[in-house]
Amino acid sequence: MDEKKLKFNSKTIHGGQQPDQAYGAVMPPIYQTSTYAQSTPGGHKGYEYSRSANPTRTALEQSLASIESGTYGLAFASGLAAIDAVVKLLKPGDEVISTNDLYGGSYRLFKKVFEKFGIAFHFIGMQNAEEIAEQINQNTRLIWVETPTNPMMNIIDIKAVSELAKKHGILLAVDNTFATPYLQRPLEMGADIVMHSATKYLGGHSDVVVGALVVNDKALAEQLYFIQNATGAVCGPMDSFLVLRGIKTLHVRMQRHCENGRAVAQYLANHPKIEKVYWPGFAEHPNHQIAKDQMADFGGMISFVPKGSDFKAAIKIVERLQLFTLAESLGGVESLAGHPASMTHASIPKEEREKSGVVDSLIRLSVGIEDADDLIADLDQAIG
Ligand code: P1T
Repeated sequence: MDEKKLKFNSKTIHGGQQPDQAYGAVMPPIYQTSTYAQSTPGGHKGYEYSRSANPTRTALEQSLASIESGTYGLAFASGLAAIDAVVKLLKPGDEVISTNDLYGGSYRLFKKVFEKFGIAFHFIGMQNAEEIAEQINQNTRLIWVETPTNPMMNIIDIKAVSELAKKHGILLAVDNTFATPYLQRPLEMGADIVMHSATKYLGGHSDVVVGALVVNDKALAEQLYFIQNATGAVCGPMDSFLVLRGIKTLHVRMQRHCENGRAVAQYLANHPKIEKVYWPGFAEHPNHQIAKDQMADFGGMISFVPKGSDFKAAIKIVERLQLFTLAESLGGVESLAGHPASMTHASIPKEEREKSGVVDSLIRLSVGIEDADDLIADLDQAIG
């Protein structure tokens, strides 16, 4: 069977997977071991120490590569550990152009950790490839794209940015956490690196913190593997197992996330007390056409601003929600609500975050796979 020819809904279940060699176990065993017996120094069966490699992690890494249409997968201890490994490809004096509207933790890693090692970051709106071109100079080594962006749901044209990156010999990395490969596959559109917080939709059950990278280029994979092994932020065997199990239902969960996302977005858009709804499925969304071209559907992430609302009024709404849990994170089967200004994006200075629309009254929803009617009823009582 040529696995590359499988359709996505088969790859989630079979991609990169074979029954276990020892007993034919259909799910890979959780190899909860740090080390492996050697008959003579170097005489091992492919595994010598679990920071370097572990069979359960290998199974996950092969699955990740398969669903992202890539060749090499690497699984990390968190999404941020995966991003950290990408930035460590760079050296002092190098420059990065990044989306200005992105997960607050990614911003914090770039600004507060890596800037002091002499790497410069330029945060810009990326809806227009010309604006990116203006920022490119001879030191630019990496373009970091998040699309849809967290939390403003802006859409960036991956193909257009990849053409620009290729023209200038710059690496393009895409954080595909919000979309997942069910909706969009950046490597197929010319990106060099795809990154995930697998904590979210890939795991899908809010029970792990895991990160992932997938690439096609062998030399790039080797460099990233070297960094992963040298710095050690690897995904453990139990967490590898859980994400692998999550991925097997990714396509069915995503289908429902998209259906429910659409129902909730439409409900909010028609609500007289709601000022603005950010969801790329609306024809009026400024990047709707690009979303239609590069995504299979529009996902379950929605942000909105209640009318005449301020910090306190927004907090009141999220506190009143009962079925939506007020919590950091997203992408699990259960619906979550968040207040970016005080939660996920609090590490971005107020003037910076407000420039990209992350105002004090913004509320973010991760629409789960419950019954949409119940979710809408909950929002109805909370908005009042
Ligand atoms: O939390 P971790 O697995 O380290 O992943 C970080 C990360 C990276 N990229 C995006 C787009 C993300 O959304 C995240 C984590 N985000 C949240 C915890 C959140 O609630 O937005």
